This record gives sequence, C-alpha cells and structure tokens, in this order.
Amino acid sequence: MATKNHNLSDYDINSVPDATGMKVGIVVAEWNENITAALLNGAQQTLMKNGVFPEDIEVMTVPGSFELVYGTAQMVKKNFDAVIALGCVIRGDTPHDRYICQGVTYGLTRLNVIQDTPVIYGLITTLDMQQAEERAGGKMGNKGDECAVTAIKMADFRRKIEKD
Ligand code: RBF
Repeated sequence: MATKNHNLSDYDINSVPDATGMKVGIVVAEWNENITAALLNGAQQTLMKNGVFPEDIEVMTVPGSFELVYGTAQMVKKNFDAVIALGCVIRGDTPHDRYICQGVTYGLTRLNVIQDTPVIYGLITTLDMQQAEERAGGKMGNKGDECAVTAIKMADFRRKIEKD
C-alpha cells in the first residue's frame, strides 16, 4: 500500500496482474527531455518486467506537456488496453507552468471520464530540476515505473469490468 513518502519504484510484484498480451500506448513530452527519457525508460522496463511484450508498447512523442492531452486523446482511439502520458513541468518565473499543469491534469482527467481506455497520469510537477531528477530514477524512485504498474492494474480492471 502506498504511503506519503512512498518510493515511486516500489511495488508488490505479487499485486500486479499478469500483463501478458496487454497493449500499452505511451505519449511522452520532449520538454525536459533528460527527465522524460528516464520516465519513459522506467515505464518500458517495468511493463516488460511484468509480461508486456516490447512489440505491444507503442511510444509517440509530443513537443511539450500541454500537447499530452491531444496526443493521448488520439492514442486512446487505437486498440490499447491503457495509455500512459509522461511529462515534466518545472516551475518557472511566471505562472505559465501552473496553467500547463492545470490544462494537462484537467484534460487527462476528462479523457478518463469520456472514453473507455484508462489514461495514466505520468506528469511530474516540480519546483526545480533537482526534484524532477529525484522522481525520474533518483532517491524518490521513478514515476515511469509507478505509471507502468498503474497501467497494468487499470487495464486488468477494465478487462474484468468488460467481462461482466
Ligand atoms: N512543457 C513541459 O513539458 N514542461 C515545462 O516545464 C514547460 N515549460 C514551459 C515554459 C514556457 C515559458 C513555455 C512557453 C512553454 C513551456 N512548456 C513546457 C511547453 C508547453 O507544454 C507547450 O509545449 C507550449 O506551450 C506550446 O507552445
């Protein structure tokens, strides 16, 4: 069970459903590429560790986190069991970052309500680059790992619901 200072890479492997045959889309933002590349790598490795075949993972890039909403909205129209959106917004000198975060959070939330493919929220929102590094394979773990586990769990949730 996750707690407040939970390491993003820690999970109980026995709690993860069998992901063999699951198809997962990943949309990743190019902004802060040093961070988002690490998130992507974590997500891919953890998906594969839990049984997802490499050929069943499709990665698409978008320029910035704001474009994650459009990219994800297009990806969910394809035949994926879940779609992960990965981005990193770092606080700047103006409120710009807050508008981006709000837009992405609202947009991805809305997608989860209006259509059937689970969308996984992989947006890191930090005060500085150090905090981002800590969450992209640093001392706080890797948000990409957490998103991969969540994608598998939500795809399994969907399979169970759709079987009824
Ligand atoms: N995109 C990100 O993914 N992370 C950021 O930290 C980020 N900061 C931005 C700061 C400024 C001042 C601007 C203009 C854009 C930023 N973007 C960032 C890009 C944004 O998500 C989007 O791609 C552009 O605003 C589209 O023109």
